Amino acid sequence: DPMLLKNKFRGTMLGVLVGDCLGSPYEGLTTISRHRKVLLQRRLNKLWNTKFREPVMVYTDDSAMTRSLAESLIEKQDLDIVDVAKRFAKSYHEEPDRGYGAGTATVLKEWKRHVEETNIKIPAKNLFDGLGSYGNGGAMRIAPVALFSYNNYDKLLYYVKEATEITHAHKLGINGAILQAIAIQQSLCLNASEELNVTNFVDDLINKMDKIENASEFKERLNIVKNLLSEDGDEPNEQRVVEQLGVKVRALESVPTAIFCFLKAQKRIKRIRTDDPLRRAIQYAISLGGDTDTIASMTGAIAGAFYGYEKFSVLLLSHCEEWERFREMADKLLDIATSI
Ligand code: 8NA
Ligand code: MG
Ligand code: MG
Ligand code: MG
Repeated sequence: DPMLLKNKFRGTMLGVLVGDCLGSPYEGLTTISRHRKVLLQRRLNKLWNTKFREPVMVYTDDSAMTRSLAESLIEKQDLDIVDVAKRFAKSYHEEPDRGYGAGTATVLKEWKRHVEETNIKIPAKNLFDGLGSYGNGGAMRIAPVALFSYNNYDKLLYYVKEATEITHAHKLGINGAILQAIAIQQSLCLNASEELNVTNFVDDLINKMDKIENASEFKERLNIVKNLLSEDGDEPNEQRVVEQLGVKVRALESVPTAIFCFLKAQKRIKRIRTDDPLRRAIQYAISLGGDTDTIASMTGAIAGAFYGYEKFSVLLLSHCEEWERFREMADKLLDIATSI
C-alpha cells in the first residue's frame, strides 16, 4: 500500500527529529529523578496537545547529520560518500554548536580543508589512536540510508557500512549503524494494526547480526533485550536497563537500548501516562537518562517506521525545527526508493 509506506517513511524521518528535539535538554544527565520524570510527563502532555506558542525546539547533530545524508541521497539519487562528506562538513562549518561528538568534529574539520575520493576514509581511521570511533554517531544518522535501500537488503548493508565508515571506523560503530538500520527496515515491513511479536522482532535481528562479521557483542546485547522484555512486565526498571544495556554515547551501549525502548513501549509502562505507544517509546527512552537525544532519536526512528507519521500529533511536530523539511525529505526518499 503506497499510502501506508508514505506514512511510514515520514514516521521514520520525523521520529529522528522528534526524539532528538525532545531528548536533547536531558542529554548527559546520569539519572532522571522522579521529580524530573513528572515534569517530563507534563511537558510532553503540553507539547502533544497545545498549539505552537513556545520557541521552537532546536535539533542537534543527530538530525543535522541525518538531514545532510538524506539531502545527498535525494540530490545524487544514490549514495555518494564524497558528496555526503562535503555536506557534513558544510553543515558543521555553518553551525558547529549543534552538539557534535569530539571525534566526529575532528573528521569534519579535516574535511573542511579538503575532501577527495582517495582520502575520504583516512581521518576516521586515525581517530582514537588508530582504533576509529565506536560512538553512536553512525547509527544516529542512518535512517535515510535504511529508507533509501529498504527493499534491497544486500544494498542496505553495503550502503550503511559505506556511509558510516567515513566517520566511524571501529567495528562497533559500524555494526551499531547496521543494527539500527535493520531495525528500521524490519519496522517498515510490519503492519502496526497487528500486535507486534516482540520476541520474533529480536530473534530476526539476532539472526541477521549472526551473518555480520564480528557482531557477537551486539548479539549478546540483543539477548539481554529479550530477557528484559520477558521479565519486566509494566515496571519501568530504568536502573536495570541502564546497568544491563547502557545509555552511553557508544553504539554498543545505545543502539540495543533504543530497540528495547521501542519494544517495551508496545505495552503500558507504569508512571508513563499516555495511550500513544509512539510517545511512550520516546518518553521512556528519555527517562533512562544518559545520551537522551540520540537514544530517543533512534527509538523514534524505529517506532516511527512502525507506527507511521499519523501517530505524531501535528501540534507536537509544529514545535520542532524544520519539521516540514524532514517530512518532505521522507517523501522524496520514498519516490527514489520505489523508482529504482
Ligand atoms: P565520537 O566519534 O566523538 O564518539 C563519541 C565519544 O565516544 C568520543 O568523543 C569518545 O569520548 C568516545 N569514543 C569513541 N570511540 C572511542 C575509542 N575508540 N576509544 C575511546 N573513546 C572513544 O562522536 P559520535 O558522532 O559518535 O557521537 C555521537 C554522540 O555525541 C551523540 O550522543 C551526539 O548527540 C553527541 N553528543 C553527546 C553528548 C552526551 O553527553 N551524551 C554530548 C554532546 C554531544
Ligand atoms: Mg545530539
Ligand atoms: Mg548533542
Ligand atoms: Mg546525543
